[in-house]
Amino acid sequence: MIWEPEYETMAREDLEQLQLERLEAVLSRVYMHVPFYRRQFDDAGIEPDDFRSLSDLGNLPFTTKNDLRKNYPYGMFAVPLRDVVRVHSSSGTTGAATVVGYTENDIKRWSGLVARVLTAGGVTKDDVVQIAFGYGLFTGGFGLHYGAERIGASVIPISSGNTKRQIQILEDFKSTALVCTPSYAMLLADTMYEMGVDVNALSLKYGLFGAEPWSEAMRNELQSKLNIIATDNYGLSEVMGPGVAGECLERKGLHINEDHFIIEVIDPETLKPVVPGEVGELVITTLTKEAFPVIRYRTRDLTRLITDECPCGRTFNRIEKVRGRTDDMLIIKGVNVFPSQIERVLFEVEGTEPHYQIIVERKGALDVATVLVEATEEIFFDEMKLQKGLIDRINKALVHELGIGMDVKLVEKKTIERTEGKAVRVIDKRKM
Ligand code: DLL
Repeated sequence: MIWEPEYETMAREDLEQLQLERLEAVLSRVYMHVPFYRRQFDDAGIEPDDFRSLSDLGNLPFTTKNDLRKNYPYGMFAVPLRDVVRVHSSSGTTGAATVVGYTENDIKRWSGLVARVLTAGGVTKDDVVQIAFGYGLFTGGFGLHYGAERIGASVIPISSGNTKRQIQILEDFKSTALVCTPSYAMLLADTMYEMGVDVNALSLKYGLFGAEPWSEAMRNELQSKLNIIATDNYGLSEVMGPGVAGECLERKGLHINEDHFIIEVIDPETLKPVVPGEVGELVITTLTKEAFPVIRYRTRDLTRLITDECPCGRTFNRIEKVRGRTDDMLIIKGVNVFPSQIERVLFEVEGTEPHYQIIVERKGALDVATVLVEATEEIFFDEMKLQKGLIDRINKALVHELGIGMDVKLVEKKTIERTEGKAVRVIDKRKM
């Protein structure tokens, strides 16, 4: 099923025309109503009226998280506060929080875009959707809630946490779709196994996971443990929240809602576009947002663009699963590594549990990473030989996949802290 086929399967030519019209409109709106953008454009000698083609976008200045921070709380709003019906705020895990606003129209469009993502992931009006994202300033809970309601599904707004109750509701309310972070889905799955819940007796069919990076290996594990089809969806508060991009059931990249967002992929060092199809930083321009439009927003997320035709019929281009943020990239022995790559290796080695954490320290001039991974009980409590064997196998796999070995430490099951929202995969002691 496709939620809005008239847009989602548009001919690329028509789509580009629509993007251009919308872009011209948003540029004049921000020029008129957001002093920050007026200054930026004036400094760069750009008149929004001069805009003639989508390729001119590359001449506009970028917007960064720091720009949003400097305009805290409402400085970037393009409408008066009286027209704002909702405010959300980003978590502020990597610094001061940013505040974003939505008009009534924004909320309607947002719900529609999330409805597209949910539909692409298999959800219909016949589904019972358990939303285990936090409801609050975080955009996950409310964003997915409104989208699921728009579809007409039966929505269970349980919010995050209270794992045993989540499981009881999964069983009793016969939830058919679970919406949360992949790491929380893993905690739910593990807890069900421990409690002896028969997963096959559940009604669950789909898992729609997002808000943090996760590997294909984690997807496989979740699909088999929960007996579901698991799709990935992506978004960020500064741009809207969930609903920016989501996978269809093909599960080969996330379709970007290109009639509402223009994306670019740039080299984070040179700030020039990468060769098409290469990995780089995702930059997003919102085309239709009223209260909080952003122009060329640097997400710091790394991915690549996929332009091949998708068998699902959607014509929107896709992004590959987001590998992580530029800030999360580790440079170990000169090699760039993302936690999600380490995750993939760990999951493929027999004897490990899908829970890990990476501790990064500075020793002299070098960054040293220690990978803590939970070992299965049989291995953890067995003789040293088995443990050593597992460490060797993990190290071999790391060298094979990433070209470098790391210090690996096996820890007992449940030693690594579980989260109900976004998992903390890296503990960076260099910054402490
Ligand atoms: O996480 C919005 C969201 C909620 C998306 C629910 C999907 C589902 P923020 O809290 O502002 O917003 O965090 C945004 O999370 O820049 C990425 O680094 C990361 N992120 C979000 N989705 C994915 C994903 C929400 N599917 C930041 N894969 C983004 C990898 C993701 N990283």
